[in-house]
Amino acid sequence: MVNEKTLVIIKPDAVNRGLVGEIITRFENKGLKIVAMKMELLKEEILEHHYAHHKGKSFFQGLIRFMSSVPSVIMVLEGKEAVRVVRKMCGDTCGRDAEAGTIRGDFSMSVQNNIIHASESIDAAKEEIKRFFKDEEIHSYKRIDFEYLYAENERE
Ligand code: IDP
Ligand code: MG
Repeated sequence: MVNEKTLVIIKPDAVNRGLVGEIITRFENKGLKIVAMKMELLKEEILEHHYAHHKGKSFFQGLIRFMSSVPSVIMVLEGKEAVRVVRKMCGDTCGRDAEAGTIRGDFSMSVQNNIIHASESIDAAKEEIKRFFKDEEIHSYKRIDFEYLYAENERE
């Protein structure tokens, strides 16, 4: 499916460090299509849902504070196997462990302040996209380079 979607959050550390353009450029150059994008100061309530899998852990409150400190840039990226491709481009959770060449590997030294969020699975992506975007905020269009990004037998 060339229209698989994933949710990406460019986190407050990346916004503060002026890395938004660099990160978006990587996705555009890769051939992923931006189908939704906005800047938003994320509220505690939405973050508590988003990070519910870490509730009760020692770093949870600090993580929520960090994520709600400065606006984030939130977007939906689309492409063949977009969920897997984008996770791979982000690298391991801890910036210190992430491979060089990945976004976290190239720009982060931290486990919490690790630049970016990307959905873990197709099901998580569906849920997260609904959490952050209304249907009408998600666009549908064809990139002019589509026929060059994908071979004929990859375009379904
Ligand atoms: P992921 O972002 O690579 O999917 P998750 O385990 O889902 O990793 O964690 C979500 C976010 O919570 C991480 O991106 C990071 O910002 C934060 N986090 C995860 N583990 C720790 C920790 O041990 N200390 C502080 N923050 C953490
Ligand atoms: Mg995760």
